[in-house]
Amino acid sequence: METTLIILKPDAVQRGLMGRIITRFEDKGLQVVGCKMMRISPDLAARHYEAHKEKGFYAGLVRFMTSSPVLVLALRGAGAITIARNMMGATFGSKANPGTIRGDFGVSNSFNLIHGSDSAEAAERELGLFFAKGEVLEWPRAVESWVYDTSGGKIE
Ligand code: 3AN
Repeated sequence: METTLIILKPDAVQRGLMGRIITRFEDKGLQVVGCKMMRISPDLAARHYEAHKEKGFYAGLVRFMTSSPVLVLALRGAGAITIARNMMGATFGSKANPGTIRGDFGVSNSFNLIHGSDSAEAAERELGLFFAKGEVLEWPRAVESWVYDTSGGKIE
């Protein structure tokens, strides 16, 4: 099981898309194990995007991410990191395939609605940045044995 960090960015919140995006993840079978609305501070944005510090789009990205509230999610599931990334679609809304979140809900290349961790290392780091200890709840899901085939003793 993996847990990934998802951010519904300021454009997703302002455009009233939170429910529809969360529904896609829940419909897929990913479990919400953490959820909070917050305003990202410039310091947190800088730490989150430190890999992009030298990029030309960095200042605009930090301005955008701190401009209005976001909804931060921790999503859990087998292969959750890759599954969520595939559901998000390509980075730019103009290029993202139909059927993906970015492909269906946006056209902009900088207002791209959603962030998702891109590796296990990034997920661990980002979950630690956005959630305090105890804010990610590993709660037993009643439907778990119908979401996954566990009859063989492992998750299929
Ligand atoms: P992704 O979010 O698809 O993993 P990354 O990690 O390459 O994309 O970039 C991090 C964030 O930086 C993206 N979510 C996007 O908001 C922004 N970004 C990346 N490239 C550009 C660009 N050329 N112009 C504007 N913003 C960009």
